[in-house]
Amino acid sequence: MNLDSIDRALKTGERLSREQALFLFEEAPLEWLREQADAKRIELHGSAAFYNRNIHFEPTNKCVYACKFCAFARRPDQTPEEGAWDHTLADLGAILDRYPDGALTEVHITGGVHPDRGVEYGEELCRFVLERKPGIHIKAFTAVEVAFFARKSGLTIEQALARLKQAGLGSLPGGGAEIFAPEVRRKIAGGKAPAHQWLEIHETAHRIGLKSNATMLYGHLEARSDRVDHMERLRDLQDRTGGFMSFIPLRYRNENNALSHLPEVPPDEDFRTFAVARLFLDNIPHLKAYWVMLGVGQACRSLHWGVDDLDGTVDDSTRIYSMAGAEDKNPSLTSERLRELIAAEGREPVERDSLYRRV
Ligand code: V47
Ligand code: SF4
Repeated sequence: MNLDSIDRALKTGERLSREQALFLFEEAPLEWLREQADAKRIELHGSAAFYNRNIHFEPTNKCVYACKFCAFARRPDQTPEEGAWDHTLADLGAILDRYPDGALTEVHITGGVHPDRGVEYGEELCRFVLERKPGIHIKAFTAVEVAFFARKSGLTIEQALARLKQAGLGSLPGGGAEIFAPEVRRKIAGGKAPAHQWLEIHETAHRIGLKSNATMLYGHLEARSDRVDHMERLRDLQDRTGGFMSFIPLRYRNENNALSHLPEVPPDEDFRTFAVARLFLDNIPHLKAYWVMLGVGQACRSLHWGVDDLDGTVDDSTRIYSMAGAEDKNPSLTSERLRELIAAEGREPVERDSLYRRV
C-alpha cells in the first residue's frame, strides 16, 4: 500500500478500502490529503459552501441515559437549581414568535431522552411548530430519541417514524451515532441504542421517505480504525438507501463531563478526519463542519479540507456544546456574517434548504 496506488484509485473513481482509509489516517502527508479532499469537494460541489437559516431547540436536558462525554444532560429527578430544564411548548412558541414569517427555513429539535415522553409528545411538538410556522422544515429527534419514543408508546420503529412523519417531521438529525464500534460505544454511551439499532432506524426512515444525517463523535477513547469502521457502516447503509444527506464529524469537547481527563485532539486531527471522510464516504453528498462545536475559525478553515456545509445561523439556545467547552456560549451568526466568512475563504456562499436545494 502506498500513496501512489491510492492516488490512482481516487483518479479513476475506485472506492477506497478500509485499509486504504486507515493508511490515509496514519501515513498520508497532511497537505497531500488536503489537496485530494479539496479536489473531491470541488468535483462534487464546485466552490459552493452551503448554509441555512435555522434555529436549534433543546426541549429538555433531562435524560434517562448518562453518556460519559455528555456535559448537557441531567438526571430526570434533578432540579433547575441543579441545572435541569424542561421547556414547555409555550417556551418554544415564544422563540418562534421572535422570527418574522420566512426568516427561518428550519428548526432543529433534539434533547435529552425524557422518561415520560413517547411518540405522542413528538407528534404534538411537530404539530405545534407547523401551526406557528407553516411550511418550516422540522429536523428533529435523533435515532436514540426515536428508539425510546417507540418503546414508550408500544410501537415498532416504522410505526413511530410514520406517525412523526404524518405529524410533520421533515428529516432526522444525525445525532446519537457517536461511534459504532461496540467496545468503545459501551464505554462512552452504555445503555443507549446500540449501533445496529441506530442504523436500523435510519434505514427505516429512508425507506418511508425521510432523509437524514449521520454524525461521528471522535477524539475520545476510539482508535482511528474505529472511525473507519464507523464510516464503513454508514457507507454500506447508504449504498442500500441513498437517504443520508450529510456526514458530520464532531470533535469530542472535554469540559464538564465524565471523560474530562482526556485531552481534545489538535486541529490537524480535525482536518485529517474531515479529509479522510470526504475521500472514503464517496456516496454521502455533503460533509458538514458544525461551527458551533468546532468554533467558527476552524469550521471555516475546514472548507479547504473537503467540507462543503457549515450548518446554519443556529441562533439562540443550543447548549450541548457550550456546556462541553465550546467557545461560543450563545451561538448565533446572521446569514450576512456567514456569507462574509465563507467568501473570506474564497468559497461561494450558497443558502440551501434542509434537503440541500438552493434557496
Ligand atoms: O450525538 C454531545 C454530540 C450530538 C458532546 O444532523 C458532543 O444536522 C462533542 O447530532 N463533545 C448531538 N460532541 C448534536 C447533533 C447535530 C448537531 C448539529 C447538526 C446535526 C444535523 C446534528 O452532540 C450527540 C453527540 O455526539 N455531543 N456531547 C461533547 N462533549
Ligand atoms: Fe442523554 Fe444524549 Fe447526553 Fe447521552 S448524549 S446523556 S442520550 S442527552
